[in-house]
Amino acid sequence: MQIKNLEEYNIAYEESVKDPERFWASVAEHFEWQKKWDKVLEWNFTSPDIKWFINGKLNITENCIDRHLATKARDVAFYFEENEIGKPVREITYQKLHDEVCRLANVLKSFGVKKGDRVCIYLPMIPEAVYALLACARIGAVHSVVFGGFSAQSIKDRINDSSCKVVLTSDGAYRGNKQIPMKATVDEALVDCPSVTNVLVYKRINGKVNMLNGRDHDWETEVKKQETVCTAEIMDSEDPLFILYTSGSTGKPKGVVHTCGGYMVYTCYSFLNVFQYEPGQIYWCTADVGWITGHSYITYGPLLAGATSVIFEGVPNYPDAGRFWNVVDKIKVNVFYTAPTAIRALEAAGLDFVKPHSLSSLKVLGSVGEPINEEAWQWYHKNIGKEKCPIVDTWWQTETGGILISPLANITKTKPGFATLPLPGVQPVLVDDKGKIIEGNGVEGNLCIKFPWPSIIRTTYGDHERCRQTYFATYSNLYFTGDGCKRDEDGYYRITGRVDDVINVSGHRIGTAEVESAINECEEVVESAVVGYPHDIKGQGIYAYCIVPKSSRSHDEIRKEILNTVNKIIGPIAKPDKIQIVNGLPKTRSGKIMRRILRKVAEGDVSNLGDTSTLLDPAVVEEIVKGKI
Ligand code: 7RM
Repeated sequence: MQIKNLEEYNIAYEESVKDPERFWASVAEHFEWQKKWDKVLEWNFTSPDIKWFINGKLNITENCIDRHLATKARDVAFYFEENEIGKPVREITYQKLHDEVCRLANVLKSFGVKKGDRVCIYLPMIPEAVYALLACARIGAVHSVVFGGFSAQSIKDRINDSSCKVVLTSDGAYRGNKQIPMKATVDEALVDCPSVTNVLVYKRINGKVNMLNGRDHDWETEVKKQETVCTAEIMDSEDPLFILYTSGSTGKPKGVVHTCGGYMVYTCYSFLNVFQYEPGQIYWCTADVGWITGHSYITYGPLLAGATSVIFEGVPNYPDAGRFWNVVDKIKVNVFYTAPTAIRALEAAGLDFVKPHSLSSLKVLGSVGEPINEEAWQWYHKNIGKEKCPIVDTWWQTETGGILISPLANITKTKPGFATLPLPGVQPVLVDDKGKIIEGNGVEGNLCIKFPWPSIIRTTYGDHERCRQTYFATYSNLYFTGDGCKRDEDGYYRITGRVDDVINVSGHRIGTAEVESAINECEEVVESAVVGYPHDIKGQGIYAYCIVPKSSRSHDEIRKEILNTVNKIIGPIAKPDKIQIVNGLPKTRSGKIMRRILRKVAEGDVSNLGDTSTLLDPAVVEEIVKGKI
């Protein structure tokens, strides 16, 4: 399954394009199936309808855990580094992982959770979060993880969209020097969630929580009652494994659905090849399980490969900006995978936080979540990798399930800012705005993929039409990523960022429409328009233009209210960095907001606003330029 050199990559790539079914069947052979598939692939991108490993039967947790027990029962699956410094690192062996997952799976069963039922997970970055995902998968329940930074309103929307039966949460979370309540937030959400019958609460911070009789249960107490054996539910390849909500350019977040067989095959294959993980190495991905990176490259991919990983509860700057490097030395991490926003923040803190640490265990570095700018790439390469570690700049999405374009560590020649080449089985194309495929090198266009890979999105939960519309209708017979992309003279890919109304703030995807609708909940705001602008640390910042009629309150007060409202409706990650109060928005005669102009103003590039001839009222623009913050 693991490619070892450039020649093997070239051969694998060629085979994967010439005969994809044969190629993926040979990869899938490496897993344990309760029944092999009858046919590898059936697909069309029109409906869309995509099925991999048809009629194959499996349970992904048997492949993540049980399969390794014969040889690895005492090997460490996870090292757990707590938020607080100075604590000994905790070790979770594959045997312990098995026992904890089975116990928790049995608790879910005792709540009446059955195959196909949805379970919401709202937990901090603690081992129990990983147990939670796997416990669901063990019994065929569909997990829907909600990132711990989301608000009660967001939790409620997600729970109701997929009618979750159970919520797994904790009293609260440690985050740097803060303690964040979680159960209280869940309680607020659940006022309006009729589908939820049971809530399991893990005591992490010893915080005071309300426990509703009959509905809420203490995690430890329930788990203790259960056996460490739980027969794995037999799943079809195309049974859903999980739902993960992600933001798009319009409307509320969509529930991206991934299925068991293809997701298993692809996350393991991509993990082993991109990072070139070797047995015995220690791998650390700093993401949160609340994002797809935490699903595919903390939980499933590494466990399928039998790897040893780190789970880190804390944040990069607590107690100081040397924390990551402290942990790398403490646990002797070999493969380190993080986001450009973290790299930029740590770079800004200065080299004094790097110098005390040896970092000599590092062999491979990774980047994910947003384009990595050349300066950050060089800093990472020089000061963290000491110029001896390749950087794998991994491009992928919630919808792709796994990494699609990336160097293979020590195999693909890297180039700063470039995700380089597609993995075997991935067929990228660039298209112009009319959908015409742009051939050749030294070109730029919209990034599409023309052939399915095993972990491609299957549907958006409860609304297949939305899945079709969003990803398969823009260009016929192509999966559209929403990203712009260049292909240089070497055929290397460089992702340039979103071409739609999605902004990427510190690697978090945020829909401008979502933020606008939250802002519009403020009584005094008549209308708003939100755009992204370049931000030194976050990659992009959020700039909100808000129409507020003359009122008795000061602009500062109104700004505060806007921030509070967004925090309450979406969560802290969506709070605007800049709020400009305006009297009007630049609109076309047909009433469309000209975001292009608003983006230019937010960027501070007002010398050339482009074609403004379709503007209804040019005076509005002048006023906005004058009032820019
Ligand atoms: C894994 C993840 C997806 C969006 C995607 C891009 C951007 C992610 C890179 C990147 C440039 C990268 N899933 N993106 N990785 N852009 N280079 N290596 O982030 O669904 O949350 O976001 O993130 O715009 O469309 S995600």
